[in-house]
Amino acid sequence: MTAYDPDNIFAKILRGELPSETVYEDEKTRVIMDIMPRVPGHCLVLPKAASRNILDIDPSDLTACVHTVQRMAKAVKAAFAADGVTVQHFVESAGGQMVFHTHWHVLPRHEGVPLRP
Ligand code: DGP
Repeated sequence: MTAYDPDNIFAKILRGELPSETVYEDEKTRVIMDIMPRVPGHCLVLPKAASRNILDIDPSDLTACVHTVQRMAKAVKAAFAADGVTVQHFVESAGGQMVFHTHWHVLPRHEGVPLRP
């Protein structure tokens, strides 16, 4: 697998070198709003530690991310009065990944409302 690039956009956000709208943070994870939301409330769960995706993330960071994904799924479902939630994780460019710092998309969903492209 390609090496982790410490100058990827999310690494810069986590270091405070680029701005972001942070909506949740704990010891191991941070949640920011997606800059190109596919629905209102579209947020991204990031581990604070460096990894590219689920293939190389440390197991304790993965556990922390899963807990934060669950927390955010409940939060966006309640906050946006959603009918459901979509959780997405893209792995490498062939899998749709564009930013190579591990992240999960959490999107509140309403019946019959498609995601914006
Ligand atoms: P992907 O790697 O395919 O899971 O998509 C990356 C997502 O990150 C995409 O939905 C857009 C979002 N994104 C890209 N650049 C920035 C940024 O600078 N700030 C924030 N908050 N989100 C970004």
